[in-house]
Amino acid sequence: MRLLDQLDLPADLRRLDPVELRQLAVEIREEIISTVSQVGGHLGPSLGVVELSIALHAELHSPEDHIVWDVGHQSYAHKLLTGRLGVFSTIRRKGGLSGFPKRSESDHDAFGTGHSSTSVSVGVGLAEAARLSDARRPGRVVSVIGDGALTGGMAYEGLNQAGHLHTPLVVVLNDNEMSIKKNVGAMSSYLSRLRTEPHLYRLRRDLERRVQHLPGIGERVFAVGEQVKDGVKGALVPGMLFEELGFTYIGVVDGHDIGSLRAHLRRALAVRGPVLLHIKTVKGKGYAPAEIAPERFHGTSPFSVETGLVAKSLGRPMSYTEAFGRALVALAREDRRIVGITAAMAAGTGLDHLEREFPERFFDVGIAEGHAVGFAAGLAAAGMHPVVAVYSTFLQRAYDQVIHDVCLQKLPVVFAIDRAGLVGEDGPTHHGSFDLSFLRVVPNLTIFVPKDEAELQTLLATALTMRGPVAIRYPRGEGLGVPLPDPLLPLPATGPWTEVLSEGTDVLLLATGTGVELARRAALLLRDHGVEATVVNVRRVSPPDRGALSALLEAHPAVVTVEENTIVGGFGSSVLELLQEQRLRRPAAVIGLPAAFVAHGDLAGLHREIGFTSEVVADRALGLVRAE
Ligand SMILES: Cc1ncc(C[n+]2csc(CCOP(=O)(O)OP(=O)(O)O)c2C)c(N)n1
Repeated sequence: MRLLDQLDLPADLRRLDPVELRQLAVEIREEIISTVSQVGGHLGPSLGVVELSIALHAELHSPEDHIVWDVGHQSYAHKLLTGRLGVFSTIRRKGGLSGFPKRSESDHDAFGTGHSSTSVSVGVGLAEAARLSDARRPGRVVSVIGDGALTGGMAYEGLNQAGHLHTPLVVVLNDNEMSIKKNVGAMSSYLSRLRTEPHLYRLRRDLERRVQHLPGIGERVFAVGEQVKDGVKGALVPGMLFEELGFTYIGVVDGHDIGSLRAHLRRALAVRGPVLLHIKTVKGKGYAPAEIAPERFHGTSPFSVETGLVAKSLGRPMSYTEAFGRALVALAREDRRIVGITAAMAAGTGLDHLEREFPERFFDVGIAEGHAVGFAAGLAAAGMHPVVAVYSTFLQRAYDQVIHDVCLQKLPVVFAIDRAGLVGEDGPTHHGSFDLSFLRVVPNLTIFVPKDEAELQTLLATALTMRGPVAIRYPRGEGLGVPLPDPLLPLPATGPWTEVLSEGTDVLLLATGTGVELARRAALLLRDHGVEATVVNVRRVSPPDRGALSALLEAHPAVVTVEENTIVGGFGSSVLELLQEQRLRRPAAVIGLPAAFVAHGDLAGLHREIGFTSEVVADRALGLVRAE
């Protein structure tokens, strides 16, 4: 029988010998590989921290002590070590374990994560709360952050405060040189220098020891004050940057050596102040295909363990992401002012197409959405035409930059917002549920929502002819398989911004984005009930196409709106506002995502569960018509 099945974890970890701990690491890896091969998920990140997870749980007493996993996509081993082996196969499935740490799932999940670079701030909060508590033995706090997540500004805000407060917090920097792809930035180069000069660390400790032992001098050197010590440090201290911020820097430690990790963690936990423990790991460790192709295995769909290959879905429609990436390259060929910006999501957003063809006009700024938008604003102010390609959920990070740096100044930045709507297995941290609501209130911002991948290309071309800021939001996954525009031409400056797809006199279905297909199918269902619906594709949500929409509203006795965004404050709300503005009394139903965080699970299942289906659209329309 496996150790994994016999142990009472995490408590039993403390009584295992080094050989058994290594055996446990092997078993955890096998469990993760086998499960992710069936359900998909973040494989490489979790395989890289198996030894770290074991060492942390062996040295800490969770849940009294807290481990904060940055992003949390690497927490699978932690889940297996904290009583979730029996349900591990349900991970990312509807009703099953979350793919990220989640406080409601386990006491051992000290903090819920999913978005990057939060772990230091949260760690400082937990550690300061422990200092303020009357507990006899306040909980210790370890934040685990990747080198990719360390490109995010929030991490530095946390380090800044921890250094200032001298917070007793251990930050484990899990350095595998990778974000989703190869990490970028000056900090990454700095870490890489630290990694390649590990002898410096030993040298420093030797030197400190030797100076301290010089009879009569050593103690004085360290007592004389910081000046001399700083001189010694300046010459030799690796991690100087962190030391200057008030952290004790320990590193670089082999992140796959449990014994060494434990020893260094003990040392770090004994320091009364902030510590940065820099460890070096291999992403995908222990599974050859993932070690060779870490980007491919960062997050994967189900695959064959033997070959590492994912079953190809042949003959499927092109994804929205791909349609965007291709169109952008075509447009960039014609206009040298077009540049593309991503916050560490080149492949995810399709911006890798631009990277390949125009590398000098492609910018990966790291996991720094706020900076990405500020940077775009600067480029636009200087006459460039930047396109920020970003997931809806991560654009939340850059809201102030959208308002203050871009829209207030009417700068021509295009926001290409991917994964707008539900995303499925990644769940509530990643659903793009809110962008229509939070963007619709921003003056000067045009919001386009295409009904299919062809319209996405046309609207992108249109956005790039406009003088002000434009957001285009589109969903995750495949398009509808419609023919793509060739040649790719913009719409005229006057639109049309609404498109009547079919006409009927009984009810008006105003739909946007993925809602259009639902409305179209609902109209067919309604016909079976003798109800004739007008179906309208609203491709510009903001500013509302007042003239066209008012005329349509006036001509129909009832209206149903359909959007894949929260029903609070989104497209439907804009239609209700218009009804009121025009003093029109019409029974109305707003269909969209519920006013709640939607759980994780397969997309079709989630859509059914929340009632985002053509049947529900038809039902609600029937209800309104019959109540007439
Ligand atoms: C705010 C935000 N932007 C983008 C992402 C998408 N994302 C998830 S993991 C990741 C890379 C993280 O790299 P690192 O911290 O080094 O961890 P590793 O995967 O290498 O273990 C990115 C960009 C995110 N989770 N949050």
